[in-house]
Amino acid sequence: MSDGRNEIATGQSRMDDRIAPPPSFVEQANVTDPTVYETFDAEWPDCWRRAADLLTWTQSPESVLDDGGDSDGVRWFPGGRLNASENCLDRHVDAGRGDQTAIQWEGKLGETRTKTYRELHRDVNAFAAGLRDLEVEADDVVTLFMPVIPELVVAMLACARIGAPHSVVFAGFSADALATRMERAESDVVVTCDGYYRRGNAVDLLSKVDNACLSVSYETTQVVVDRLGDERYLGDHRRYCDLLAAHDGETVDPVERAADDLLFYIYTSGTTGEPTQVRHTTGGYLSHVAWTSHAVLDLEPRDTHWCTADIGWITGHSYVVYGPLALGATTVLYEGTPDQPEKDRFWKIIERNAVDVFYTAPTAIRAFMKWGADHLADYDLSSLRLLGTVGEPIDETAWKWYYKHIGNEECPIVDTWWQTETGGMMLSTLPAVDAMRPGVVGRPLPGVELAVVNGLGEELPDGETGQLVVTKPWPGQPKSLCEGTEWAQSIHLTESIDRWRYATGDSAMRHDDGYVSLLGRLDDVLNVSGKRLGTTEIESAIVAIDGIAEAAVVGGDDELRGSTVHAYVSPEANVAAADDLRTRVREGVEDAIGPVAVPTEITFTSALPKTRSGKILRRYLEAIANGEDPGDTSALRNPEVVGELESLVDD
Ligand code: 6R9
Repeated sequence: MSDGRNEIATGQSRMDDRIAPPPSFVEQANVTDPTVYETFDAEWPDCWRRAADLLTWTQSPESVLDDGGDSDGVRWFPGGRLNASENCLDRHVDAGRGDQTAIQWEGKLGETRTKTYRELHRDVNAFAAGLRDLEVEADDVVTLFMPVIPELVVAMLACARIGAPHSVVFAGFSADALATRMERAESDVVVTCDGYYRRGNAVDLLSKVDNACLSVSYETTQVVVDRLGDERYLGDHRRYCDLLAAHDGETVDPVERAADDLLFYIYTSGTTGEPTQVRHTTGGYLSHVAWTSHAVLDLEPRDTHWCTADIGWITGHSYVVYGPLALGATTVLYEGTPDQPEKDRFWKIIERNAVDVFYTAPTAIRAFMKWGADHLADYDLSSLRLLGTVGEPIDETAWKWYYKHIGNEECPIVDTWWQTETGGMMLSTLPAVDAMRPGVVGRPLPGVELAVVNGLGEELPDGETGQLVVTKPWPGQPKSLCEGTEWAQSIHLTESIDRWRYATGDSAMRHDDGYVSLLGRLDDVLNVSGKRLGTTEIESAIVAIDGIAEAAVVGGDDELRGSTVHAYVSPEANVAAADDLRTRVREGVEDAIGPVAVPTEITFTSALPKTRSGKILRRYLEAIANGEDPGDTSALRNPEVVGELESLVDD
């Protein structure tokens, strides 16, 4: 395999699709040594000690990796003990940086709030004491259901302080989705808020939580933040501000956690109807996100970092909260959307806060492109040093637009590929070491090993497309994969694969320089505006509606959002495919999952295209949704429905 850096030096490669890191960036970067890849390779797994060394351990790990011998399990940093909130707070205050801003919050209505490390530390201690009042103990799971407000970070770190794993549920999810996630984690305490603003209007969150708690089969306690600030009746619930006031000034000693004790639960969409539960560990996860924040996002304490993701998703956990705070940087929390109240909102925030590192999703970049470069012409974005993207493939045009118009051709871009399951970044360029290739993600990070395999699990030569698999353990590996069984089972490809493989579900191709292009999901998972949605989950919500016989959900191509949700719905024989049914489908999906999953297109049909064995052939439906020729329909038991559907979708 050739090496991207040497090619720039020797000019062997086509220069036009490789951009060298700007010298001004390289001069100041955290990781500049080009031999870092080789060193990590030679020292694996001990190389990962560098990641652990970014943290403060109350007891140092005995070793880096216990590979479990003949068993299927692995343990990262065995013997090590630490506390995540101590790493994100106490050590920065103790180092004399208590007055530095930890959180810069930008609210939906244009409000701002700042919390220094000292203030955040104080709130976290008080709330940790409050949680203890509610009898929350180590290993109890606390559910957090809030928009992006500082109290969410306080609650996360307070949970971490007392060793209670948190389970943050995206505030846009429905009562049903919240209840399922609480029950699956046996969580009986939920911290939430009364409501939040959407497009300037107050949206009620508390009644959603009340409904969820009613449908949970055990007693629950709710703690409510007064986000709307109107001191309206908050039910029988405990008030967040009362708990905080009752314990203000108290100190709660951070509970020492073993490296593989759980830090949090998070749910993501998988291929089944049920959301996949992913549990991340304290030592391995925190080392992974701290190291990638250092090496890829190039963060230092003096930096103001803005990752635009909602904290409800993994990107927010890792790169709004844990990575930047572990390194002692300032993290910007943004509650809103890019175009509220005006399309220049992001640029105002960058200018006002002198943001150094900006990390967003291709869906946002495509929207900026559509609005045109003029909408940001009046803003000074010169504080920016590095740009990042995550969540879905970024095409070359959007990449170049980002590079030119946001970065002024002076900021490297890191295109970072990773997943809820990986905890932190896995593929990217190192911004001061590697050349950038617009639209091509980069190489496996030092210490990470990946391969592209065919359906039999055999490694494919460069240039061929197959499934991306991880072939060596990594510190951000979730607990279930560490325990082995699922790790091995996650390869539903073939028995010929050894145990060190995690199948990512993504289609990818490796180039001859080791860079990898990501080509989208292989399974029934859609990526709508960078958010993962399981088609099966949406289908289950639709068929649960009275009068509906069958449903199939596919992704429609969409320039801005990546995919849209296109539902093909077949009503029961005597049910009319009328507008009220369409409304009920929309409402049913909104109730079961949340507004993010509501289909943009609903096509009613008398039947769905099926194979002779009765399998719905989604690829025909996808072709029709996207105005493409569905091709040979001879595999179908009912080829006539394809013609019917084509005419329906054309309408
Ligand atoms: C971090 C996150 C994971 C899925 C992943 C892939 C897609 C993420 C990407 C990317 C192309 C990138 N994805 N980053 N595709 N290029 N740089 O997004 O986690 O919500 O679990 O989604 O997102 O398909 O499998 P998650």
